[in-house]
Amino acid sequence: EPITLPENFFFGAAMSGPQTEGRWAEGGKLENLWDTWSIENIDDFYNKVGSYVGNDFMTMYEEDLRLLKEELGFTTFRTSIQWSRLLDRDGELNPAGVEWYHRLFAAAGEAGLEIFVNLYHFDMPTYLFRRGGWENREVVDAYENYARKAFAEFGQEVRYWFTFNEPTVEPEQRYQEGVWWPFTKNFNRARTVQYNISIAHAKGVQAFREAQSAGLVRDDARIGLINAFMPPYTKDDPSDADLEAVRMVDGINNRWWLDLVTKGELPADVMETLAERGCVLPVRPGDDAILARGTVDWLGCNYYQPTRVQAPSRDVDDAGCPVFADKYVWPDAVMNESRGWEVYPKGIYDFGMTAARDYPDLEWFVSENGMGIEGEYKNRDASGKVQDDYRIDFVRQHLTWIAKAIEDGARCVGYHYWGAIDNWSWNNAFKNRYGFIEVDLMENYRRVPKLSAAWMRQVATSHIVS
Ligand code: BGP
Repeated sequence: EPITLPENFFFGAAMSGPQTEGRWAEGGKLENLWDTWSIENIDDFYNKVGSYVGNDFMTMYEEDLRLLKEELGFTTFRTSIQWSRLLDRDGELNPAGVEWYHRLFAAAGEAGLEIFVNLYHFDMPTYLFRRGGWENREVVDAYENYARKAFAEFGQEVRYWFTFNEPTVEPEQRYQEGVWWPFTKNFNRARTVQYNISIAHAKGVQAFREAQSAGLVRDDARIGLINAFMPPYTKDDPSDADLEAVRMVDGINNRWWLDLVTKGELPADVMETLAERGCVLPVRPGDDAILARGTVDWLGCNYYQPTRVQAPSRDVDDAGCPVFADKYVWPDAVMNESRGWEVYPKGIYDFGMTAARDYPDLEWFVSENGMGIEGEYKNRDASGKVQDDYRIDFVRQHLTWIAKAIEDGARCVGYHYWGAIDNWSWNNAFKNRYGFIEVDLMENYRRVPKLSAAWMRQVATSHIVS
């Protein structure tokens, strides 16, 4: 029997403003963290590596929208508004930014694509970061102002809105793991950031509801959140301490957001344990009432890899913060060596089953999934097409598990592939390519479909996973 996905299941592409748009300083755009970091740290910033050019989407967008629709058979796509492009330093609308997003959203409609718009994709305006970023509650107010302005300006054009992309990843990368600027390693500060983003999310949802009641946002519009839900696993035959590690990692990465968006609260057991271990969150009187407004209409689940955790080897780290778990590599893991991420397609099924059991009313979709590969240009055939059969295999396996999850009761309604057209990425620039469509940096960012493009199109238009 062929594996099929429901008729109303949608296929699309996910991308972000800072990774694609380029033209970082044009039209009154402010610097965001990536622009500033690139200027200060990448020598060949002007040589096509930074968010300076992205993948040149602001030049190529009409062609890109056509490629998504015609070459890949998609009907939807997500991008993000860059806060630093839409608003000026006083938090007022920047006319050139307003004009661009109106133009983009109209072009999406003309291309036959339903656009999903996310408000924040790791791209804080630098001047706000210099005021303390998400550690400063005034930045939460600035976000609320941004959200209100975006809903009022584009509320008639856009149906699907999201407050944040991966609200655990930013604190983790910037403040906990020290991977992104400012390269801080402090678990407690990361949780402060995560908490304040939760407040910002809830205020964003409230702003959306109010704009909808006031008729500024269309009646059929929906608001959601997108998170990287990494199902946690531990060893076979785990100790109590291993299970405790799972509880806290799951609590911080997954349940934190699932509880917030379905119940309007943060998981009590996680909050208690954090407090017991000296991780103090910047809670203010009245916050519970704010968080209570954070429930959404549906949810995006970004899925790349599982988390494998075990009991930590120490209780406290060098910064004096609590340690709840150690990561480990599963002996049977299949790795994507380019990215260093485990490929475990069944993880999406497990997420779906957990969601169906613990959050049965929640509708969700796979909002990112994809495979970034280094040096793909070496796999070009005589016609110049990248032969990425591994990507076909990757997507096929994930779609197969998604189909099974739906069969077993998961309320999963769609699939967005990350980086369907190669784009710039954070610390890795253009090293790992995700696309079904290649972006040739040597040839003016020319778009060239890879082998996988035709396969994807076939699946997206037939709903048969072959
Ligand atoms: C997600 C982000 C994306 C994207 C993707 C791939 O976490 O939402 O912005 O970058 O991961 O990761 P990377 O680009 O680091 O390979």
